Amino acid sequence: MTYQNYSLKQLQQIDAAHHLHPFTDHKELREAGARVITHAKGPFIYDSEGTELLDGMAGLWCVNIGYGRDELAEAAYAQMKELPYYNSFFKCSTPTPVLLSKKLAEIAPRNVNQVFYGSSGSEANDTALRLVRHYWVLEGKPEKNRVISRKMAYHGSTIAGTSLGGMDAMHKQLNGAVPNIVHVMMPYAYELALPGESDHDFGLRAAKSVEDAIIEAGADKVAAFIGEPVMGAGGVKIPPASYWPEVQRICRKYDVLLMLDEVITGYGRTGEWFAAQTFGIEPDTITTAKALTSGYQPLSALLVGDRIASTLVEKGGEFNHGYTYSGHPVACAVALKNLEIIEQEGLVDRVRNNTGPYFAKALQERIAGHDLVGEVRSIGLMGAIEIVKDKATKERFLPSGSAAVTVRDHAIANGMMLRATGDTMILSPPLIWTRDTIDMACERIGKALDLAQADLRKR
Ligand code: PXG
Repeated sequence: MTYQNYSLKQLQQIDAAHHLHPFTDHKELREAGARVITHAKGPFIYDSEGTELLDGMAGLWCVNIGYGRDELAEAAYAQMKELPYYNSFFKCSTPTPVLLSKKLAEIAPRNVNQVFYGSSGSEANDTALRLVRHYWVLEGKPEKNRVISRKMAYHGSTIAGTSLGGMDAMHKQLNGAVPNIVHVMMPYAYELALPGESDHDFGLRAAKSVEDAIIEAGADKVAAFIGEPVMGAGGVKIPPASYWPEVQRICRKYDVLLMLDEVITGYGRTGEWFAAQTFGIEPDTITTAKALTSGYQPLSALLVGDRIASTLVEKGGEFNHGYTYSGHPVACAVALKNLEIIEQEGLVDRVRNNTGPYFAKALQERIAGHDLVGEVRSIGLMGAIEIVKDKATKERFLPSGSAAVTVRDHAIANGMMLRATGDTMILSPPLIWTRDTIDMACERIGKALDLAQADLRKR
């Protein structure tokens, strides 16, 4: 590639002239000019001016094995030379999705043994929605078609993904959501627990909102409940331990399918292959994407539980659904190599037993005490820092979200790529982070908090 022949200014001008970015105010971006990331290695990314940044977000929650892994490039190259593409329609298959499906069935919860592929998490959730509704039609209950989701959920950006999600700003631009999807409260104790309410009781109360919604609609009208085991884009909202087992119990009581969206939590993030295992539940569908290939190729896998799969196979006839790139041979070759590396390097165990607990302790000991910090929380290598004006009252800075942006800007200026969502700073680093990398991150975040505090005091 010859981008080196272009100056940053030129790239920014061309970007502004022709490139529409996701979730972006284009006028604002075009005035500022995009930061152009040109290369990356291990836990670091580099921009066109050579600035090195420690990547606290693993790209966008996906680069779990870190950057610059030759093995993945080689797997893609070999597969492209042998068979760059063939489809999985019309009674055909190619070897890599076959072998990947076997591997996924091995690592998934024991009731989950089948896989449907797409290229993104949004597509996989579209498939999941179609599949659960189709399931109930095949079972002779077509009116059992409602889906319960949660406020602030993120399930992607297609029409189905946006409808399933609970982001108000996205719904406002939808102009007609997929019908029969309702949203209940999220399990976010920091803001929603009542005074004196224990985490345990709050978890049960949040789960009860699912039961209330089922009763209100009538169980014979409800197809499924969908949720991210830990809400990601909504601000790393980690439910109390009581929440998921209770949601599962309620779903079983009313014969409502349980759909987990593990696009962020899948493939080691929480210290197990899937957060379903972390929380001890057996969902009927698990949406995965992102870290399935560590982001090196676009690929999603909807993992389908035995209950739905056997009805689909035995009673289904043709399921009129699929994508050109379902089971893409190159993406699946890269996923196979990626999972092999995660396994060989013991990254899931490392998160569970070593870096995950160290990360939690580091956030508690080095970040939680800062004046700007209302709470830190983490699970595995996924963490959040709440930015507040007043620790005791949890009062936020105004305008909403602005203080977190100040922290983020200082973090980036100090070599740390960190995300701000609302008033929350988010961390979801590559699983190759070591204790030393965690120390480096805490040092840079601490400095960003100090600098932000000085700025915010002036306001
Ligand atoms: N489900 C979940 C839980 C996600 O986090 C998707 C579905 C959709 O995946 P695709 O591949 O269609 O993007 C996601 C994606 C953010 C951010 O700002 C998060 C995502 C995507 C873009 C931005 O944190 N998650």
